[in-house]
Amino acid sequence: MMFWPQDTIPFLWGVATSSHQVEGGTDNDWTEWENSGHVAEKSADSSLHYHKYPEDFQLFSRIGVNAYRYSLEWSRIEPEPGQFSRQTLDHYRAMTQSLLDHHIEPLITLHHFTLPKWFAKQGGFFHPEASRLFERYVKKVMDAVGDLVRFYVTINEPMVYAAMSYGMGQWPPGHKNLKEFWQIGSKLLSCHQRAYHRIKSHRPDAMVGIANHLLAFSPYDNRSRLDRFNARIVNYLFNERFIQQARNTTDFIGVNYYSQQYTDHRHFWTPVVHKPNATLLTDMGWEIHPERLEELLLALKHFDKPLLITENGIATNDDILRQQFILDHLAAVSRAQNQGAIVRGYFYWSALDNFEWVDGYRPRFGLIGVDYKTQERTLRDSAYLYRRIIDANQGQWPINVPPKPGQPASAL
Ligand code: IFM
Repeated sequence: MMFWPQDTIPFLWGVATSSHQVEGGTDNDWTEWENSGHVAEKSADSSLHYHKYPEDFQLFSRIGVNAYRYSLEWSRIEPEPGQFSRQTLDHYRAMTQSLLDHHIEPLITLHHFTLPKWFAKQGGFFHPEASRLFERYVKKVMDAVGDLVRFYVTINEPMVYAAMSYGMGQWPPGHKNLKEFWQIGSKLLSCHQRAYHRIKSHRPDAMVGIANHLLAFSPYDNRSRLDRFNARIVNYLFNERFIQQARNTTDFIGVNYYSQQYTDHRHFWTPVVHKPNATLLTDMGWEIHPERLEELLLALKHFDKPLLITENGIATNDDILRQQFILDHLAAVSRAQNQGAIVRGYFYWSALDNFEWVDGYRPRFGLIGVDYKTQERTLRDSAYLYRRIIDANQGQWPINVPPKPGQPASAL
């Protein structure tokens, strides 16, 4: 049964970040991973958002967003098993209150790829008591900020986490193990389920979901029946299965959408990121396909749940390209809404330039540019464009999107 608190919540026009990516390193497995030489660049202080959030929220207000998706850093909250930092919890409460003071709806992510070092050392989500330990952390979060926050994502991109950490071994703990890759999904699911019930017991009106990274899969060779078959299987395994399994414990489906990939039956598990002749690529090497977002949103209609675009964005130094990307993807959202997809919010990734995991600081995703030497922030023209779109829509849905970038407004 679909539920959305319609009377009180306008369309959520948001921006998104995650703790490690904007706060920098701390006592977590990623910092350890960086320190042991697995990545070219360390997160260090990143964009110092932990301390500079007051300045950042003023910029968010200038962009005109009415929602912010951010993650809480478990390792800061529980640096040692069972020892919770009052100071950190108070910090996140003050930050959340400050958002509300700016009339910005908080959406909290509870797990966004990083783990406290102690938990990672004990096997992470393979710990026999993982779901109890995760729930204990979630309970502390609810005690600290639950009265201020209606929207929660329990786990960010479970399938990406499974693939990068246990399938390809590029993220901590660096395992390449098909069995673990297969098993981690059910471990994450039980953590999600316990967190869901814990949040609801504190706050029955909370809206809880998962942010799913959805990839639009295409057969590498459209004439190959095997490639076409592979696209369908991989679509089910990567995009649908987890949503299906969590459907009774989700109030909305979070969609993180960036790109299309190609399935080639000769290497079943590793789709091709882009074709050699692709002309338009982001700085991540990803192809740009806004029309596929419409298709993915329509494919979720049968779940009969509200949808939130919990992430969509582009890494580029070409801000005109960013503006076109935003317009084209929002137009796809609008078309999907007009065909019955219940999209209730859109969060641009990312609010600020940030640490892009193994790719370090090179990719620039932000509506707000960051000079990492001086920590100076600059609103990009795409931020002004986003403001104009938000203003023109007044929180209504279906959304309306202007066809062209137009002239950037110089002052807000
Ligand atoms: O930066 C990441 C984020 O942490 C999860 N979703 C995809 C983004 C871009 O790669």
